[in-house]
Amino acid sequence: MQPYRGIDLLDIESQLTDDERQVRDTVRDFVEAEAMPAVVPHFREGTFPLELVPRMGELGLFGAHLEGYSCAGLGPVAYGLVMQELERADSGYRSFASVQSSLAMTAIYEFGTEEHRERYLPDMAAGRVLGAFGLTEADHGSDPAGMETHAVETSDGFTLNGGKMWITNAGIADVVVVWAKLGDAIRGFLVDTTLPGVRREDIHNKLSMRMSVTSALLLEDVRVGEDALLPGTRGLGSALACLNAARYSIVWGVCGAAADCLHTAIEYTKEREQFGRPLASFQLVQQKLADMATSLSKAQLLALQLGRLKGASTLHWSHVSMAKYSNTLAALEIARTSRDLLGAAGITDDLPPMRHAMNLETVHTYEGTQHMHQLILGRHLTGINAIS
Ligand code: TGC
Repeated sequence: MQPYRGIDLLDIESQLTDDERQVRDTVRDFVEAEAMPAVVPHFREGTFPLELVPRMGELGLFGAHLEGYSCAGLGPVAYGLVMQELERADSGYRSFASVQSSLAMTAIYEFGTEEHRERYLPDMAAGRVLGAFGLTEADHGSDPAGMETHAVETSDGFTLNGGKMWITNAGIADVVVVWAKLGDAIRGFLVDTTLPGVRREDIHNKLSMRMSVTSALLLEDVRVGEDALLPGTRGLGSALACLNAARYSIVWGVCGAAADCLHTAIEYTKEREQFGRPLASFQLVQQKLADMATSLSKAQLLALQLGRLKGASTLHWSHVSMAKYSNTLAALEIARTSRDLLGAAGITDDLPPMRHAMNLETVHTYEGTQHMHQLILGRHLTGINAIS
């Protein structure tokens, strides 16, 4: 197979700044040389390559969108390009970096005190402290406002009880941003995972995102100090603001998974011969490749436009909803078509499309399902709430 040099039919490259290109190329080199070789063994084992975390920290991949506190301070497009390159290797890398950065670090940066920021962010940027984000519960996925996890104020802090589910990195995290009801208000709390009463149960039977640690987080009379409360959190909107940042990472990331699938399909069908000629010479194959490339180009343009809107501070969450569900769906269709074009060779992990397709089934569901994002957009278009 020919080495990957990027798939960019519409010359989106020309819209990038030199700095953005340089960031993209640095991460691409890391992905090719270090991240990709680790994927299949870890995917098979169901583990995350923790040995790469210090290197990812050294490259500035955690909290890369934040200013100060040893973070790289990248603009939104450069940050998106990082996510695109990481997910080209596996959605597990993007998910790891995005949960650390867009969810945990963003919550601390936006809603914590100066002391919180100084205490956590430099270590999280370096990958010395790992974070997770506990919002979803077993009975409250699309409707997080129904959460049952609650905090009760005590003389010296708070006591937390409840359970979170499907939490990326919770099993390996040092600190989790736990969203809980304090009275009627949803607030964010920083919970050290070594505290008495904190229990984590990793979910082992996943067919998707196998290179990502996903866990239940159980809290039984967990006592935290007053300083565990993120004082800037004010209701569900605070958690959703972090989710916007993570969904933005997905918008870019899935383009990477899709690009890897398209690249694989082009290379494979050029080499593989049936009926005495390369598969790529058949019209039905070329039609599929053309559709995949068109769909990927549209997804990349959408991601870039979101990045520019974010840079101009005019990005609305309805834009993110549109791009999260449509880019994920586009990537999923590209991955499935690529798998189809590979025939029997596409069903093992020797080639990546089926692994990407399995991962993208999760990406399509988490951080807001397609239906939730369509309803968020529908509400924005009509002013009528069809959600509840
Ligand atoms: P609603 O009344 O619409 O909104 C509540 C408050 O939030 C504000 N808001 C937002 N703010 C920022 N960004 C957004 N995207 C926002 N959407 C709404 C809104 O203005 C309001 O503010 P205020 O001041 O008036 O109180 O709330 P709702 O309960 O009716 O519905 C909200 C809905 C359905 C859109 C939201 O709940 C939603 O997005 N649901 C999907 C939830 C989701 O994405 N779940 C997955 C969680 S992440 C995950 O999968 C595991 S954690 C990550 C990991 O570990 O991998």
